[in-house]
Formats: sequence, structure tokens, C-alpha cells
Amino acid sequence: MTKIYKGMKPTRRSFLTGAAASGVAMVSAKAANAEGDPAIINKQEWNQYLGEGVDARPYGMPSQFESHVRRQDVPWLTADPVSSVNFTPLHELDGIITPNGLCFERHHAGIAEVDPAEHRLMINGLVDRPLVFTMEDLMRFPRENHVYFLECAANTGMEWAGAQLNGCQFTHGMIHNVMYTGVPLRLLLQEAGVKTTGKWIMPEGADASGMTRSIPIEKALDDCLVAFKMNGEALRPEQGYPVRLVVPGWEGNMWIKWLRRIEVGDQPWHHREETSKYTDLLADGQARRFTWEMDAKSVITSPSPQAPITQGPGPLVITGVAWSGRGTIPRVDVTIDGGITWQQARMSGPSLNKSMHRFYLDVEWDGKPMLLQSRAHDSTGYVQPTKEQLRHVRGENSIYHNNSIQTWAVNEKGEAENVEIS
Ligand SMILES: Nc1nc2c(c(=O)[nH]1)N[C@H]1C(S)=C(S)[C@@H](COP(=O)(O)O)O[C@H]1N2
Ligand SMILES: [Mo]
Repeated sequence: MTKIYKGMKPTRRSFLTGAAASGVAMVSAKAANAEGDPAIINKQEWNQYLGEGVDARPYGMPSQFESHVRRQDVPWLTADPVSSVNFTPLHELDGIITPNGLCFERHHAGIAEVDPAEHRLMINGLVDRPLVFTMEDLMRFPRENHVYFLECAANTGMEWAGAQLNGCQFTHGMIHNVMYTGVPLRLLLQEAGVKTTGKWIMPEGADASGMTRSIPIEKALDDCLVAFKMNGEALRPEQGYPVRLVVPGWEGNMWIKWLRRIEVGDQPWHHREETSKYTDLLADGQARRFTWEMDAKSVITSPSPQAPITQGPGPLVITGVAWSGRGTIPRVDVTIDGGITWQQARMSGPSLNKSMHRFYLDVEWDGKPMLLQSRAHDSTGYVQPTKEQLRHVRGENSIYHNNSIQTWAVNEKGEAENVEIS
């Protein structure tokens, strides 16, 4: 099999050699074609008339030619859109930041349209001074900026039993990566004075679902943020405007949106989202609970089923994202032959704790079929498992916490399909 794919030349050196040999030829071929290219010969609308002036678009939107870049749901997945999920179009994005308007949404009772002037955050329970904060009160605490990924524990959950959804948007799009501005939760808890018996917190949302989760006090005092900005602007209503809890590296369900109350207690509350949901049924019938940290994971975003190769054989940029709830991603490996041979990908962009990372592998595609996979290594030394390895440990009953290696089969036409190999 290695022999079949020998023409791919995926190393950097061979890529450069390939570029010198064929890349130059390709560029001059384009130049020759340009003589008859209407895009060059004809005058376009946009260079004959004045465009719209400043302020025509007081809050800018993407180009009309990008209208295909959008969040999307899978209609058969849930009974009703108010308790549902849609998916980030990972195959259309690059770099590491998810634009605010494209962050996937997961609501249990629709989007709460909260008036910040009427919103309060209460801290009560095992504290010396129960407190109520207005948004203005929160703005008076020292704030911090951090980039973190939020991944729903159900991300990739539909893939447990076998390859199912055709596109990384649907298999891996329950994730976004955002720069948050917020107040360390520690500072608010210190203001309230947590009693020595206070071992857990229970954040609660102001939406009609009144979502709650139990979080150990160590995490609350470590790196949790009470965030009000995302990527520089106010949180979007979809993401919990005016304030949400940020629980870095931990499953998305704990990141309570429209945060209105934090109770301090001496034990977990065992609510719905940590018993019936977000638990992992193992092969022996026991349910694993409190799986908070998201394990290292990666996916190739292009080529992928929604992002086929359209330009034919030649230079090909293989790219994807990787993340870990336990730290950074120093290394990602990519295979084009289903795991027989692996190449170390090139990481590009900031490498931040509990954030998405971007990787690239620049190859010369010979037009032959490929089995594409990526494998993340995190800063603890943990390596992303194959589907087989994960099923060996976790059985076949699980939905949540599927961080196994994803395979795309690419055919001669450059079309990609979600497959499973063993
Ligand atoms: N108040 C409230 N918080 C919530 C939810 C919700 O429905 N209501 N959904 C949770 C779940 S399951 C996830 S995965 C994340 C999704 O965050 P997002 O909508 O910003 O993607 O929010 C969590 N916080
Ligand atoms: Mo979730």
C-alpha cells in the first residue's frame, strides 16, 4: 500500500522539489490560459461603478458569495428546534478562532433574550455573604482574556456504532473556539466567602430550561470565568448573553449560559444533566459519571465530505484542527493511507492551553484514492485513540465522549466520504 501512495511525496522537501518541477509549470499554464479568460478581458461591475459608502453596513456581514457558510442542524436528530443543536461549519473555517455568528448552538429551551439591565447573578448557599451582582457590578472586577474551545460531550456521538454523518460539520461541529473576556469566578466566590464546608458549586441558567450542573470547588477556584465578551464583542444571545460560565477544557454542558445563580454546596446535586445525560454507559452496564475533561481529539477539515478536492491532482493543502481539555497540542500526525504511514503535520497559529490548534500537511496529490486520518498528541503525552481502541475500553453503548480518530475516504475525483476502517 505504501507503494501505491509513493507518488504523493508528502514530506516538506519533496513538496518543494515538486513545486519547483510541476508548480512552476502550473503557474505558467494559468498565465497562458489568461489570454482568453473573460475574468481578465471583460470589465466587471465592481470596477465601473462606485460602491456603497461607509456606514452602509453599520454592523458588517460576510460577502454575499459566502452565504453557503452557515450553521446547520440535522433535522432528524431532535424532535424540536428549541431543544436541539446545530453545527459549526468547520470545513469552511481556517486558523483557530470561530467567528461569533458561526458558533454552534445547543439549547434546551431555545434562546433566552435577556435584558442585561434586568439580569442578576446571585451567589448563595454555603457562603459567608450571599451576594447579588448586576452586570455593572461584574464590570468592576479585574477581568482576563483567554481563548478556549467549548465541545459538547455529544460531539461525534452519532459515530459510535459506525460512520454516519457525511461532513466534519456534522461529525465534529459541536465545538467552537473563542476568546472570552470575563471575571475569574474565584474573585466572585472570594467576595462571597466560601465556607470551609463548600466543596461544590451549582451554576444555573436563566433560560426556561434552568440548566444546572455540579462542579467541584477546585475547578471553580482554578480557571473558570464569568464571561461577558466573546471575540471582543458582547456574547451573542445564542451563546448566553449577557453572561455565561466558561469551564475550560471541560464538557460544554457545564458552561451554563444566561448565568443567573451559583449555589455553593457540600456535595454534588445529581441533576438530570449529570445522571440521565452526559454519562457513559460501559459494556458491563455500569454508567461512567462525571467525565468532565475533554480528551485530545482532531479532525481533518479539508479535504472532507463537504470540502472535496476540486482542483485535481497537484499541490494539496490538507488541514484540520486539534484540541485537548488537558493542555496544548504539540503534535498532530496525518496519514493518507489509512494509518500505514504517518507524517508529522505542521502546526500553525498560537498554541494555547485548552484551545483549538490548526495543523497543515502540504502534499502533492497524485490523483489516487486516499484514506485520510489525523491523530493528535497532547501536552500530557496522551495520543488520540483509533475507534477500535476506544470501543475496546468503552464498549458500543456510548454516545458521549467519542474522541476517536476520524477517517475520510477520498476517491480519484477528489470526493470525500465518512468511512470506518479496521
Ligand atoms: N442555560 C443553559 N446553558 C447551557 C445549555 C442550555 O440549554 N441552557 N446547553 C449546554 C450545552 S449541552 C452545551 S454543549 C453548551 C453549548 O454552548 P453554545 O450554545 O454556546 O454552543 O451550553 C451549555 N449551557
Ligand atoms: Mo452539550
